[in-house]
Amino acid sequence: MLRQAWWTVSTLIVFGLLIIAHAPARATDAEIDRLLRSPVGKDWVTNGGNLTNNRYSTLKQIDTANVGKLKGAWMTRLKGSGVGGKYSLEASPLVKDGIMYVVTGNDDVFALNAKTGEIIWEYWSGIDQTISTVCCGWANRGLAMGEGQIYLGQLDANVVALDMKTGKVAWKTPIEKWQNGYGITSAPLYYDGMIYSGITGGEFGVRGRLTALNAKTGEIMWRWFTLPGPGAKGSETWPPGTDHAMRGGAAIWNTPALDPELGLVYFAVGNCGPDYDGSMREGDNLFCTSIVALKAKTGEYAWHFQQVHHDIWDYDAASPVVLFDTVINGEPRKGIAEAGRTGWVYILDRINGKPLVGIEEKPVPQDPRQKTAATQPIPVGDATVPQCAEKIPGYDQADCIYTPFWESPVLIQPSGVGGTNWSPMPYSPDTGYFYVPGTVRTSAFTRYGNKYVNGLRYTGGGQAAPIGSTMSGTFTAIDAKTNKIAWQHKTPYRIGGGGGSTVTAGGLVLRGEPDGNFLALDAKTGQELFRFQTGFGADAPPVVYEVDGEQFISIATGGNQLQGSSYGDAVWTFSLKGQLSPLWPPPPPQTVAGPIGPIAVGVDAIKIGAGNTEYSFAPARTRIKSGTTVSFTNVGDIPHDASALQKEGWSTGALAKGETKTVTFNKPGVYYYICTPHPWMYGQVIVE
Ligand SMILES: [Cu+2]
Repeated sequence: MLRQAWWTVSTLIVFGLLIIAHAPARATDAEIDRLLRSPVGKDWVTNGGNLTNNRYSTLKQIDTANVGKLKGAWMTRLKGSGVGGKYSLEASPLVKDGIMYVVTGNDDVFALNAKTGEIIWEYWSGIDQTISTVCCGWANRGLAMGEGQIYLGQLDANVVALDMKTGKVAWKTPIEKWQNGYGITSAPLYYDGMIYSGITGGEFGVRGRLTALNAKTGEIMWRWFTLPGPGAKGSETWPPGTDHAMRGGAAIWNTPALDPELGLVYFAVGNCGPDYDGSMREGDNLFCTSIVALKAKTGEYAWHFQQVHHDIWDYDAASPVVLFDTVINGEPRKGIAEAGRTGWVYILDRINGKPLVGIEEKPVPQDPRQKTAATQPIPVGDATVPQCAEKIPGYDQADCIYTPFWESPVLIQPSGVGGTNWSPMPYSPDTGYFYVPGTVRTSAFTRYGNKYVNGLRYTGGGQAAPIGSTMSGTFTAIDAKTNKIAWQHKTPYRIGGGGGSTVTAGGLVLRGEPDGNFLALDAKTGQELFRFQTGFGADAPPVVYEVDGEQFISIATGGNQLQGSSYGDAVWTFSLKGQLSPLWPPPPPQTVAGPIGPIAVGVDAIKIGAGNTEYSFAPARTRIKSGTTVSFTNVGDIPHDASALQKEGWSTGALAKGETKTVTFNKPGVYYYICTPHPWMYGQVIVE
């Protein structure tokens, strides 16, 4: 006994010394740390404003009385970076001491004079343009800063530090290889000499993780895997004796928050993989679709709350977690909240992860083939989007949230893109409201068997919006004390995967729309006070800052692949002294579902079921000259066809695996087509 104890102590000492000897000195940035801990004022130094992610600015020069006089102070184009149908511009610009830093969907970073918009330096990422493991648009959700450096995560799964003065690379740390399905889209968080970066790849059979790096050197300090290894906490929620957890996804799509007093770092974890096939992963599947708290210094587990057990609907927790302080039943409480794709806001005590307002485990519909969880946690209060789908001709079943599905399609709302997708949700201590962007869309969910192939999609099913179905959005103020709707706007476009907003002490909620409009609303009542057409999809979350005593509001407008909004490379900045007038409106996004994505020009060979995505046409959209013969080849595993949406039109007839048929398009026009047995697969041929 004594001998054993002696051995343990000396072993610890030896290991301790070894760790100290190898750990490089960790610096800190006292000024940035102080700003990160304080309410947001003159500078906006991290993606969510400060460590809380609450996107609340204390600036109030621009307020509900004068916001109507706002005009463009400057608009800068970012030299064509990230312009095109594959990109999304989702970043919040950072501002410090009159200099703005902004990153585009190509991971290129620009430093601008925050007062004039003049470009000071540029960092061109040079990321491989053949990266094939990007899930849902080439995007970067923002930057971090500290110790004279700007930090970003890249789609090629590197975390990079740039010199703030020059934009030169200070260090670059590979977290993983993109060829294995990994990437980074989240904004990193800097605090106390450390960088926290989550990894993506939830659709590619990856093993999600949060990585902490030494901000000075880029050295990896620790990793916390969102999927437990054999015997680790949470491994009991996966089938014993299998390695499904090792490719179970659980990616991190957004910025962590951090409570320095509690010493905890918090983040939201995304869906399980394969997304729509739960048949082989019986159990709750931790830590998919969860909020997780770790000890910020060591990465040690503190608590978790799972929002969706055994997720088969792609109900990611993708929006950043928000820390807030409140008073409930006369008691001060430390809260944390996250807006889910389910349409609910999950409100917890951030000390222990227990529900703060109330969340009840309730029985849900079952399908033993999908190994569905018996109950799901249902928050008390209101959902921000409808949670039942309406019937659509051609589909047998339309149902509500948590309805299971198998091989025949089931229409469900919310869709697997929300509710709230990656867009942030601000919180105002003045109103006590969360501001929640929502997407209203129906998905036809289907499961099919999917084999795991390294670096290829591994989703086990699909969830397409049925062609011709309507799509819109909501913008909702949710009372943090009750989780009930204070006010709600129906929006013409989906905004759960774009937009995002910011709230100010001037009583304003600021937000963009995918049709290019930038809006200011009364934070208390929701009344619209200002509207300005930026000319590009206004889908990034705005920021608020001050230079030389003048308040500015800035938003990156470059469109969004998920929203189908008009792309660009602009940063718009507004002030009361501004002189710039609105631009012409860009083409508005779709409000009726149909083929999306870039239009391939002159492509006359279309593959069905390519890239391990059984139910797909690739390219889904092509533009050809009149008289072109187009070939359709089934490279998937099961029979498909390509048939005109209109019944009297053309069809390839059933194509067996490997079979090709051709169709000649002689008349100019826009032709939509579907696969007859799988009507959620669709494509478009534009004939000139
Ligand atoms: Cu098909």
